[in-house]
Amino acid sequence: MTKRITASLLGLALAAAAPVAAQTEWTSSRPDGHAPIGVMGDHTHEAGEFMFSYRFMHMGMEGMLDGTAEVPNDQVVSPTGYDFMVTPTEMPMQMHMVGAMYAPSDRVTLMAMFNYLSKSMDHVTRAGGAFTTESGGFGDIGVTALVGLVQEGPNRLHLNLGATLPTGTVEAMDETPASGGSEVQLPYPMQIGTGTFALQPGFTYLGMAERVSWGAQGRSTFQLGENDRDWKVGNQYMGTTWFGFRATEQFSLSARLAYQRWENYSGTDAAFGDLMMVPTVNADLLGGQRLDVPLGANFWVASGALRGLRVLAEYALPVWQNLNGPQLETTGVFTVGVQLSVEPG
Ligand SMILES: [Cu+2]
Repeated sequence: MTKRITASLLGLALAAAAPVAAQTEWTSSRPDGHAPIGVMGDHTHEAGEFMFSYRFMHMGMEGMLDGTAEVPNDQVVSPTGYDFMVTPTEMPMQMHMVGAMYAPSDRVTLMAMFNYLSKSMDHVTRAGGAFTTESGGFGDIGVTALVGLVQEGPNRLHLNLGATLPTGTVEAMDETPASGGSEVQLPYPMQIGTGTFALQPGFTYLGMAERVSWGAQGRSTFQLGENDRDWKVGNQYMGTTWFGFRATEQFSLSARLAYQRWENYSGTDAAFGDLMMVPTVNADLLGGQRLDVPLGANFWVASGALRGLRVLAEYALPVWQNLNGPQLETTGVFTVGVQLSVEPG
């Protein structure tokens, strides 16, 4: 019995030591060969390779925060509180994303991302009424060139040279109890696009050992100019680092830390006359910071006709938020996706 336990412990110790064994060359041909599905533009391809991907994302937002403190809904609409007429209470958002990647050379991979968004926002009014507004449509298209800087052994470093095109609408409309049966311009968070071109510079580092892999990415988004409605979405800054554990040839688990900061909008949409109507029409109540812990699972088909197919899922749990509030708090982000790489001829 003691012998058996000793043997098991020895086995565990060996398994734990295995991660430090050397992987001499970085490869995508592992379940953890791509970053967790919540990371964009994490990997490059070899010359001539295509990749197609589909992602579905659900983001939950519920309850109001001011700074790091929770604010009850009645406090937002109370004349002795924040004194708004209406407050949002909940906002689920869904996004479908289709992506294509192509590598004209080993050094450069090109990427295009298309998305379709569905948003819904529940509200309560000072008088105690409740209503919901909805919006949806194709969002801003993203185009990125990933440029390899370092490809040495198990380490990779590339630049993310991204841009977004203002293809999504900034004139999403719906009825509200105050709109008298006609549709009116929806508040900033319910819009589908930004209305401006944006630059998305960033970098990505990848490393790999026999059983584990890791990476880090930093990316920013800078909107250029003002849109046709005289406002601009705030700049965004994101940093993430992750760790992958290859449990079997085809299956891996991941854990990630993701920090993001997004600034207030600038300018004002002329449709929003009274900024005390609802917090979501106030451009100064849209910025914030958040730290998430996303946990993921990744499946990669190692052989057969579907070799190279990946199925990935990740759930991001927010552990800290500090919002220019009152503003809706994020409760979680779930992402699931499939990726199919096609090697040349
Ligand atoms: Cu790819």
